[in-house]
Amino acid sequence: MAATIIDGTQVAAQMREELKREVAALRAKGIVPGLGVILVGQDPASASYVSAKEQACAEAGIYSDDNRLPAVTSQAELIALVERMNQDPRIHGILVQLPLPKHIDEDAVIGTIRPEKDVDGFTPINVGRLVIGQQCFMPCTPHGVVQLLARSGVQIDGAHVVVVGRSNIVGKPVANMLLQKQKNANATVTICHTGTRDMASFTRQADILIVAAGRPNTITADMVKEGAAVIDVGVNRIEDATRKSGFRLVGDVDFEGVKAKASLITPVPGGVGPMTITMLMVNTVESAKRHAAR
Ligand code: L34
Repeated sequence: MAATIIDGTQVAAQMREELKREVAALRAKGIVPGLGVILVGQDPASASYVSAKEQACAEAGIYSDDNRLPAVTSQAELIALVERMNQDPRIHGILVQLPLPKHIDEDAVIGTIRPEKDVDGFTPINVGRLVIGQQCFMPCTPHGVVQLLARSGVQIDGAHVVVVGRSNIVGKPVANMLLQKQKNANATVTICHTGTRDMASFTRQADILIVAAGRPNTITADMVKEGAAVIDVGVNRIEDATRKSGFRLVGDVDFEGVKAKASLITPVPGGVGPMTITMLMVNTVESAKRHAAR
């Protein structure tokens, strides 16, 4: 089978158009959704993701408060900024781009964000709500993965989903979302990770394979069932002297090999990444609406 390539850029663009109209309607009622953005340090990948998020906000009519702090920022200063945003009525969502520099305790910073403004869904309150199936903010990358599957017509209900990777930002939340007894979920979920023995014996059973391992070529064609839907969450920069930038982006999946076997596959770039950005805006608009309803 030659896979259909899921165009994440296009799905994201369509969702952003829908969102733009929704924001215009909110603005007409005097509600301007606002996102507080914090980036600490100079990591070029993080800086480019944050810039893309701010640009997408501007295009959708969402206010964003840009804060780029030097790598030497102390944990106390960072927490003080989060606390100011917690109190700021213009801000409905707070984004602290990860990873943070090593001298800062990420859990301590995330734990300061008011759950009502936690549009990344990273606070323990939101994680707990997600696990027990309560209303919460769903983390943007997993939320984007589920939207891509649903909007591509992939049947999730009853499917065997195999997740490769157990991070707090992708693997654990996407597994929890897909096992809920609800729409766009109700799957049988297996999680593989670096401690898994004979990973291929699990991935070969997947109707839907979600790969968030953070390593190129983690999944090769021999590890994939004929006709599976493959979602590649990886974004790896690898050296490429033929490029002006000196690098190119690859996912965690051997795209060329797996494409020949899967029914659907997401490319990198242009797959999950643009959806992550879109879902941050969806969550921010949702937060503004919830705030207005209170
Ligand atoms: N707090 N930290 C917080 N929230 C998040 O949701 C993230 N994540 C991850 C890293 N840290 C975070 C992101 O924003 C990963 N991530 C992210 C966002 C966007 C893209 C990739 C990762 C993206 O737009 N990728 C493009 C290519 C971008 C490029 O050219 O460098 C793509 O098409 O895949």
